[in-house]
Amino acid sequence: MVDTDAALDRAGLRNVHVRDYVRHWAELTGADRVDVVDASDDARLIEESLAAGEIFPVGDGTYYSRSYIKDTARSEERTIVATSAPTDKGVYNNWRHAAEMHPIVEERMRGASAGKTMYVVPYLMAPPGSPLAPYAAGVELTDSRTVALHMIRMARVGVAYIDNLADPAMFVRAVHVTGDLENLGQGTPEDQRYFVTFADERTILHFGSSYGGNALLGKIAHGLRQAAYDGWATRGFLAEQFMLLGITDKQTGRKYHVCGGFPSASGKTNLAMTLAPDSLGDRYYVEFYGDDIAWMWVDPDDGRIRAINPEFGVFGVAKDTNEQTNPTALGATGAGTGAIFTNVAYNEKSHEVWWEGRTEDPPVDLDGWLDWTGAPIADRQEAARAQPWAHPNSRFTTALANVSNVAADFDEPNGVPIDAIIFGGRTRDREPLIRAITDVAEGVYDGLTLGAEATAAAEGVDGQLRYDPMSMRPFMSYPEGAYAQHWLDIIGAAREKPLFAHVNWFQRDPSDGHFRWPGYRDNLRALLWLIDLKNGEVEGIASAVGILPIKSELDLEGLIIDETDLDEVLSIDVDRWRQEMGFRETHLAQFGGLPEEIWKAHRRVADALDDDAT
Ligand code: GTP
Ligand code: SPV
Ligand code: MN
Repeated sequence: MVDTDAALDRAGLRNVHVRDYVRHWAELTGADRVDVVDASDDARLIEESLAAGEIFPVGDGTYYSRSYIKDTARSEERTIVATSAPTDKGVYNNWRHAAEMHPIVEERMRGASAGKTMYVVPYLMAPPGSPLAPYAAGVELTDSRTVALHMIRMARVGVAYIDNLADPAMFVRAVHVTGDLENLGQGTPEDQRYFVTFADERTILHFGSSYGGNALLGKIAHGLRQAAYDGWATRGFLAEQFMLLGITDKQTGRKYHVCGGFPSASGKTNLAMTLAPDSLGDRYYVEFYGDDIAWMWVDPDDGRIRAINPEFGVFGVAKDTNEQTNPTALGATGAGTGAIFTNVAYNEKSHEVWWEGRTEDPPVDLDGWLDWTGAPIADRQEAARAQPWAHPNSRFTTALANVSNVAADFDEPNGVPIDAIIFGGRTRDREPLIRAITDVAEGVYDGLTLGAEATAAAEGVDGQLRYDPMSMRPFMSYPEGAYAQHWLDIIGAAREKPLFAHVNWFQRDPSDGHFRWPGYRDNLRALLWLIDLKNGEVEGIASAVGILPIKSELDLEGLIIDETDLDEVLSIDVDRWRQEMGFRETHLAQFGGLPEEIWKAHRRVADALDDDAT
């Protein structure tokens, strides 16, 4: 039997609650060895993984990994929130009773790590010393070395984070067991995978994957599902799938902070890493705080909404990342950064990586190139030539410190004050470039009715139009009505309310499908208008769905756009919006206990559209 105590002693891990937990799961999963991981173990784990053929070298000091072909994205169907309170059941959280789920998952985990090492990864999902740090401590147990390497990049990892807890028993117990990936029936009626957050027990049990949000438990399962539940249960904070950025106006010396939710693979990472367009670069500077998660609370001293990014790294979409769209991401994954690329194409001879959109055309010389499944590109039959080289949800993983525009105060324990909250997504029609919302209930209503095209970040939903409240649909852990009320309570308690806005970089011309707005760096122009509006420097024009920019109020210097496209993204199609209100009514009606303020906001917008003569 594995000598867990000796391994814990060697690592100096003294917290008895953690020790009991590790011992229990080492026994249950039948792991052969226990390895307690600290961030300083990275070089050793990289060497071991290279030697074992689990990862491959890319250039100098970056790496490549491949996940099993049926394990390339989050599975929403197999993800469950389990508690002991049936009243926790919502529309999107796939609620099940905890008593039912424990035996089901544990039976699958029993003995499933035999022959493997169990890595003990103590972590903190917050800047140390943050008022929310008590909710941020966790210990992931994983039987995948690759997952341990990703956790070191994505979270603050080390025994020190859990050995001096104010309440030594208060840490999230997060167990990850990979399982026999080739025999789990992924996507069939016999699917064996279970990704369960036991939210009222602060325990996470994930079985049957080694990819992304299914396996890096600090990130999605703890950072979003568990934290959202904790924030609601304590009435203390919000945990959202939000990016967080700062914009400094060098002319006035003022700095603004904007956070907001776009569904998975819809532009959060890109926006937070944005460089100002060349023509505006002398005046504005964008700083990166976070690209996927923000925790928000009301500061008891100044009454403002403050936010932290609980993460320590970026797990970003590779597709279309290039020198023009996101040079920051390329820099953050360059030589010596320790970045890990997953499921992109790999050249086993030159040790290069490539993905769709990295360059306009794929490399001409096919020698050594393998697609994301490991198959040589040169061997492809004619019919397979058009297949992508990289998986559409292929990603890069790199620490925040590698991001060139990371804010100097990104790990400030008390976070940053929020000026504006934005929602957006891939919406091919209806949604203009930006519409600002000053009323809190209307802002919350807007978030709840965020409708967008789903992406390859989740299995089997790519391209589907669906509502994704606040971009939290896959991460919702408690009922939507209570969620809306919690939002109204937290934002309502702020003395200085953030401005809300809805943005859309993805409107298309139906005749040929081109994006009407150039996107990427130019997106900053919309945010600058929002800040001007907040400062009373522009007025915009009122519409039924919010305040729209007048063309002359936008800084358009250096923008290359067709005039018709610009006019389209700055106007609204009232008929299309009236139709939308019917869909929204059906969407909202699913949610039990939705606050009356939200229904009132809905009716105000509907009435304003009915009155609109344009
Ligand atoms: P998750 O990590 O899955 O939560 O996603 P994310 O919201 O951080 O998405 P990310 O920023 O990584 O963007 C995903 C995809 O959207 C990439 O392929 C980008 O190239 C593309 N994208 C981002 N911004 C824009 C934009 O302004 N216009 C267009 N057309 N595409 C964009
Ligand atoms: C998402 O899917 O929204 C992600 C990536 O941010 S994952 O960690 O796989 O959930
Ligand atoms: Mn995400």
